[in-house]
Amino acid sequence: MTENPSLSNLLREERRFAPPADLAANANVTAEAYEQAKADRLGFWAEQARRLTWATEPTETLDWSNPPFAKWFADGKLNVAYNCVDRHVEAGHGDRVAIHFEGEPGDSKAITYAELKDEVSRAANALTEIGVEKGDRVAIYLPMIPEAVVAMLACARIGAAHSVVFGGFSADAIATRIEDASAKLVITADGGYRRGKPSALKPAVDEAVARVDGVDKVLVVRRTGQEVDWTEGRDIWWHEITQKQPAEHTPEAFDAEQPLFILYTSGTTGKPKGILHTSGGYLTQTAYTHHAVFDLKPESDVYWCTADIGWVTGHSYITYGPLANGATQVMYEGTPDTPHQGRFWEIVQKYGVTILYTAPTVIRMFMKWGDDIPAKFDLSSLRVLGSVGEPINPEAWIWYRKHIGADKCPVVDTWWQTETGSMMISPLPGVTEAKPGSAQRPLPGISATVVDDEANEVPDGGGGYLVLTEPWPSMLRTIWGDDQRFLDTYWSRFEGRYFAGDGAKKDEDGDIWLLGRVDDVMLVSGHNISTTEVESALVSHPSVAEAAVVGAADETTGQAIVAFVILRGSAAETADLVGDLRSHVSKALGPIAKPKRILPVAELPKTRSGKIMRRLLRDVAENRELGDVTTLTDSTVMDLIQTKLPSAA
Ligand code: 6R9
Repeated sequence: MTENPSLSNLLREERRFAPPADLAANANVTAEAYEQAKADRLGFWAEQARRLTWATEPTETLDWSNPPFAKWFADGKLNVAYNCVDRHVEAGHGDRVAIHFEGEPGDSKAITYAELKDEVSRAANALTEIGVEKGDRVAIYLPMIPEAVVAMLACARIGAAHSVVFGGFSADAIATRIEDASAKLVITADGGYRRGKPSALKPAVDEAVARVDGVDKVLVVRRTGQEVDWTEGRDIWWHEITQKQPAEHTPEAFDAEQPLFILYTSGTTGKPKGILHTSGGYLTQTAYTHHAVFDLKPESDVYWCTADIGWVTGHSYITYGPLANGATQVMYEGTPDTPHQGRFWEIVQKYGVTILYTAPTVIRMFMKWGDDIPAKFDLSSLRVLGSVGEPINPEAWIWYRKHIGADKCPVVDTWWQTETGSMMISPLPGVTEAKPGSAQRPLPGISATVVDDEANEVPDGGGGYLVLTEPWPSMLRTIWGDDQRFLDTYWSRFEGRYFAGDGAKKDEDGDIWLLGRVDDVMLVSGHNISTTEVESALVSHPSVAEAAVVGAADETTGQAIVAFVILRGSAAETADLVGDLRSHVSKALGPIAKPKRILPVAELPKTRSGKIMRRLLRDVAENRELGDVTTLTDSTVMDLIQTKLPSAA
């Protein structure tokens, strides 16, 4: 990073939204929780741990004797799958729907908690028959189908750690992940439905498994019925092996620190990091945050998180948090525009979804498609809207609230990471006066702040780096097989504090605004300028649906701002418009933030979780060969963007 810590503090957002009175009056969590957690942080988490059913209650909350290697609830024992399934059946909720599955071709199925318990038990028995044992690793490469959740919970039930790989990653990515975790089993499917057609999954697994040692068996779910190559003695149909198992399985209680899963994050350089999460602390915080931030009422709410199971959001807020809380949720297999651009809203209407959790990239896509599309559906069941994955531009926040939330639903912008395991900074829907574009305050029991280059906490109004100052229950325990990298990556930049890698600022009220990854911050004529703020200024122009901004090397200013913009449906691409956008940014943020070049494009390069890959855009802007594109959803996007360049200087 640079000498100048003052990540700009340019954008002013004055709009405020109070929580709806009825929600506030019946909220799961009130302002008192902040006080309580502040007075006794560990006592607060010990109390939250009682949301779970323990085989042996923990007496110790946090062991921080060897920082930053934390142990939470270390002398407690529990079974995570029992907590997510069996206990709800035992409590008399067996008939409650756990998952309303909606397949992309229009097939649908409701799975009750009682049925889920049977499925998970059969799968656990099947894994045991295959020879999977406590402490083993299992790779999962599946589409968004209920078997993905069942497979994860079956692993948890027998104490094996899963490593879910995004369906759609290449054979290469699967092989690296299998190898790094020494997985001995892979669970996959013949294929899944995407954009109206079956899309094969098994060939990538076949190729990956041929390249690595140690995978004895491949379990194959039949989803599409398409042809698959079959390796006798290795490949097993999921339905054949699970259907012959008894639906009874006694869950064993494991230590709270039993590994639950490894999930790989790409990072900007080097090989992917295997983020390790364990059981008791992880489940405590996912369950608590899901209860608090979404105000979940399990008897009446219908919750829908649109994330993929291969992203941490799918782990924590499809599988573990909601199921630990006994929620009824929707799970959707496909893309938002198949077979039409109103598919999401049709699903909200069909199931009466009350809580929706999605990503800014999805919201901006709907903005681009037009307000008239959601307007055709009855969205009146919605009461809380969530956002995750990137900073949400104030205009996208306002659009979400207005066009999806009938101008009454609170929007909760939740900041967290694969590494944090659960939400860390977010408004509470019944408490917080919301500010569009800000994640606002650390949740009760969480300690976060913003520091400058010298690790000094910045005053209100200042900017710098987001750090977490106290351990939290769902924190990563290490990077799988590489403690040193864990220390170097997260704990060495600021002594005793976790460095998240994000820039942030505090406003006059002390509320936190996220400014994007520090690797993406631009340095223009000696000023640090955040990509997020310039992008938000661009998106606030009526002609812009989406924007990605990068700093490209420049002889006079060090770096110059280059903006890639997707225009809204009707906006024509003219020289006038580009000039207009440049002065719009200048007016919003000051002349220093005025982009040198603005390139209208049709698409932006994104990861599967919807994050813009600015690194690739920087390569384009600096006329370099493109770096690694393997985690892109669609690598042809980059060809399209590169053809734009010559005309756009
Ligand atoms: C959950 C998840 C983590 C990074 C994180 C930050 C960005 C996520 C955000 C946000 C601003 C939010 N991020 N949520 N930035 N506001 N509400 O996304 O995990 O895929 O590991 O990404 O995503 O940059 O550091 P992961």
